[in-house]
Amino acid sequence: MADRRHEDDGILDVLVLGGGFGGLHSLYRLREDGHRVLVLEAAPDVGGAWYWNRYPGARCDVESLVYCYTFSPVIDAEWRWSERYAARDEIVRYLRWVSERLDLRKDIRFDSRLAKAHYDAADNLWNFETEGGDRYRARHFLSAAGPISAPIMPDIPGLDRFQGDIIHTARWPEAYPDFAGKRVGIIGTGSSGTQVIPIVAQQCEKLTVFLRTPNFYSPARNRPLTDADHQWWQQNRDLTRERLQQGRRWGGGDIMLDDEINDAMFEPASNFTTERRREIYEARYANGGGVVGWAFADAMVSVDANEEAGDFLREKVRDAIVDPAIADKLTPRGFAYGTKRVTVGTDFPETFNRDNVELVDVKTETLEGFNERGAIVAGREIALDYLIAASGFDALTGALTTIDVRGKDGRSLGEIWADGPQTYLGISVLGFPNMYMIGGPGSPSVLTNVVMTNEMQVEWIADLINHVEDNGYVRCEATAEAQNEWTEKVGALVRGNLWETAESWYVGANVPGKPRVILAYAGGYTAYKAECAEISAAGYPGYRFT
Ligand code: N01
Repeated sequence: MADRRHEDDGILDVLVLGGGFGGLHSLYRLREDGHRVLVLEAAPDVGGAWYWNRYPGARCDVESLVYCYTFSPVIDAEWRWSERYAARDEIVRYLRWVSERLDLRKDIRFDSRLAKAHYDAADNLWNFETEGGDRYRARHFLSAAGPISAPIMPDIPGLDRFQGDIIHTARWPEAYPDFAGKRVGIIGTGSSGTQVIPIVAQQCEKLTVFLRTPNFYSPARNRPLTDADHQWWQQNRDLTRERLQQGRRWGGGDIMLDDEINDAMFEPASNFTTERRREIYEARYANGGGVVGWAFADAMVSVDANEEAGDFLREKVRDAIVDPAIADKLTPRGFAYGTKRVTVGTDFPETFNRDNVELVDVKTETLEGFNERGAIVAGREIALDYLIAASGFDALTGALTTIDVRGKDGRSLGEIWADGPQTYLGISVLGFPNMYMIGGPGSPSVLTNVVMTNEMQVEWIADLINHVEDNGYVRCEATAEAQNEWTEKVGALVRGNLWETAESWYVGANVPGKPRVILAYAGGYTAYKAECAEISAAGYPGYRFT
C-alpha cells in the first residue's frame, strides 16, 4: 500500500460523500493508494439509494451477477447472489458485508448528512459542515451522492391537509405499515410504483392507483439462481464482463440471452424480415428484463423501429389485462419507447385485474387535490388511510444542488447550473477545484449499469487525485474550454434522434422549473470509458493544475 498521507494536521486528503456503491469503492481505492479518507453518510448504515428505497418489492432491474463490484477478487470469490435480480435487502446485505470484509466502516461517519461544502480559495481546501454541526476540512472532495437520491413529492393542492400517512417510496418507514383493512392510494407508476403496487395490492383492503403517464413495461422474470447458474457464472464471468465493457451486453436481463437474438441489436431493424423481428421481440420478452425493446441498433434513431418495439409492448399490455378499458388507460402512447425509463416488474399489469384495485387516470379525471380524508377526483372523494408517493427524484443534479456546495468564487452549484448542468466529463466543474463527481450529470450514469460506470469513474478519479498529489499540485480544475466542449458534446449526442423528444426525468421534465436538457451522456459506457482513458493517457488536457 502506498502512503500519500500529508502530515496529520487534522485535514483529510479526501472527503467522500455517500456510502453507497460508489462511495465504498472510492474509500477502498483511495485508502489503498495511501490517502487519509473519510466518508460522510446520512443514513445509519451503508447502501446509499438502496438503504433508503426499502419499499416492498424494491428490487434491482440489472441482473445481480453484474450489479456488483468487480475490483476485488475476495468479494468475487466469497459472495453468492440468491436471485437473478437482487431484492433491496440482499443488495444492502451485500454492501454491509463488503464494508465489513474490506474493513471500511471505521472510516465512515454514519448519521452525518452534509449541509455545506465550501471551497476556500485562500487555503485550497474544502470546508464541510454536517446538519449536526460537525466540521471537516479536506484537500479533495469526491461526491458519490448518487444520481437518484433526492426524492420529490407530487405538487398537489391540499396534500398538507391530508390526515392519513404519506410515505415516499424512498423514505419508507423502518416499521412496516400494516395495510390490512386499509385504503391506500398511490401516486406514480414509474420504476418504484411498478414494483410497489403489486405487493401493496395484496396487503390492503383497497388500492387506488393515480395514473398520469403509463410507461412501457416488461416483466423481469425473476427467479432464484440455481447451482447450474452459478456454475455457468464461474465459466462465463470473464467473458460476460468483457462483453459488458464492450457494450455487447447490457445486464438488464440479457447476460444469458442467446447470442443470435442478442446480436441483432448491432444491426438496423430493416435488416430482418417482419417475422424474424417478431421472433426476436418474443424471445426477448420471454427472457424478460428492461432490454426487450432495444432489439435493434436503430431503436432510438428510426421512428419505425422504435414504433414497432412500442407496438409490441402495447400489445402485451392488452394481453395481460382483462378489462379493455383499463388496458387502454395503461397503454403508453405519445412518446417514443425508451425516452422515459422502461419499467420492469412482476405482475404489474396483472394487478389491475384484481377486484380491490382501482385505476384513476388523472389525465381524464382530474386529481383536484386532497382534503383531510383523501383525494378529490373530478368532484368525487376517494377516502384514504395511506398515500404512497412513488413520485420520483430530482435526478442527477439534485443530490448536490440540495446541499450548499460553493466553489472558489462563492457561487453555489445550484446557481451555476440554473440553465442546465455544465461539467467536464460529468466529473469536474469549472470553479470547483479538487471536486469530483461519480454518477454526476454529463456522465453515462443512469443510462448504463450504474455500478459498472461507477467503478470506472472511481478508478479514473483516483488516478487523477494521485496525479495531483504525486506532482505536488494543490489545485486541479477543469478549464472553461474543456467544460464547454464536453457540455456541447453531451447535448449533441441526443440532437436529431428520438432522445430529443424525451419528456421525463432524463431531461429534468419532472421537476418544476428545472431546465430541459439531457442530464446524462447518451454515448454509452464504452465510448465514455474510451474518452476518459484517452484524456488520462494524454496527461489530463482539459484540466489546469497549479
Ligand atoms: O420515479 P419516476 P421512480 N400527479 O420519476 C408520477 C430508478 N429506479 O421512483 O410520468 C400524478 O420514474 C409520474 O408521472 P409522469 C430508475 O432509474 C430503479 O419510479 O410524470 N403523477 C411517474 O409515474 C427510475 O427511472 C429501480 O406523468 C405524478 C411517477 O410519479 C428512477 O429510479 C426501482 C405526479 C414518478 O416516476 C425513478 O423511478 C426504482 C403528480 N403530481 C427506481 N408527480 C429498479 O432498479 C409525479 N407523478 C427496478
